[in-house]
Amino acid sequence: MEQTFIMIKPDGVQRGLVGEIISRFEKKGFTLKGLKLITVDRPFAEKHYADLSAKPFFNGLVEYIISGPVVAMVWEGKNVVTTGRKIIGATNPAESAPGTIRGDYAIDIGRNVIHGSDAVESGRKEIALWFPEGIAEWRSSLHPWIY
Ligand code: FUP
Repeated sequence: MEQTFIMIKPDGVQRGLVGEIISRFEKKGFTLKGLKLITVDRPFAEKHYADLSAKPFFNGLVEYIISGPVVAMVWEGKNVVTTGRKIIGATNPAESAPGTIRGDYAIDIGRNVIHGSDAVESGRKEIALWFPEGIAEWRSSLHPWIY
């Protein structure tokens, strides 16, 4: 079953949006497979965002991610990568639709509340980076329509 890495960024934790965000993924029908509150250091944040290291906003992005605890999660379900990105909304909150997390709760691209893997393969890499201890296996139900 497909999995994605979702991170509630420091502003989302500080603003008390953790419950709301988890609720949106739960109500959609996805299954929570991993969850922890964690403050990461600079080398770790640089590794997570390695693909963006040449961008002018890279340093600011890393500073932001290490500025406080984040909630790291693994969510599972059919098409969870693509659907998760739809639930999150466009990268720039100025363009994210109302009804999406960023559309409802963010204004600045540099404080856009949440991260979600952009592909199944990057999800795999990010889950391995953030959960080196592994993810415990469990099934939410015997019913196949509950992912
Ligand atoms: P996303 O996949 O939606 O998180 O977007 P990207 O991987 O392109 O960007 C990662 C993060 O970099 C964004 F969440 C916010 C930040 N960013 C900026 O601060 N400025 C930009 O111009 C683009 C991205």
